[in-house]
Amino acid sequence: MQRTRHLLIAAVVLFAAGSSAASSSAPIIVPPVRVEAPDRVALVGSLAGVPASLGRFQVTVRDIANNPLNNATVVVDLSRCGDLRLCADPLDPTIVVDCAARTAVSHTNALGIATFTLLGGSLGYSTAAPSSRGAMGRIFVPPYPDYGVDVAVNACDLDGFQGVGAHDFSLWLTDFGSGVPWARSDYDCSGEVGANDLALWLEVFGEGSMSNSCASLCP
Ligand SMILES: [Ca+2]
Ligand SMILES: [Ca+2]
Repeated sequence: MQRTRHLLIAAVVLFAAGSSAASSSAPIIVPPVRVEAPDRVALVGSLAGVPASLGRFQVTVRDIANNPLNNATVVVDLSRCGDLRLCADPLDPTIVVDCAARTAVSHTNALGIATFTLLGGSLGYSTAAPSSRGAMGRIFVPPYPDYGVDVAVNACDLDGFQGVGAHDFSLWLTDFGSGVPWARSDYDCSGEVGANDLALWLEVFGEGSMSNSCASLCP
């Protein structure tokens, strides 16, 4: 019913826009949904079965009239982030991970808000798949991927194994030394891997909330 209402609203606005623009050559594009999401997302680890709160983020979905959309499907798509892997079990019954598609899916509540904490890590050191630089993740509402938000995705667990620890530190140093701004190691989303990212990594390591990697990382 709600979907029907939204489609009707979209049709009315498109019709109105088309009528008023009949004499103009410039096309008017009306977004069918409005998606508000952060520009960076952290794949996190867990401790004693509890996902690290650092990874928590929210996505808000509204219709073209700016009304919150309830029960809208929200997809976090990491298919372009070749070095990053989600955990097969998100430790959250409201999130569904599709390892093959490399997506995590949840749904909005009555306020139009979907809440995620994504478990995962990087296999950048061991995979030939292209690693992501910049905002190569995408958050969208099907069937409107073009109206989504691009996000940079990082991970403190850079080997996807045994939580955040010494080997991850070594891998971060390798990323730093490479001079390549791999998104996985750019924790402040500055567009480069530097001292502030190291400080953030050390903070995570010190507080211990990502001491556990997942039992099964998506292949
Ligand atoms: Ca690790
Ligand atoms: Ca940075």
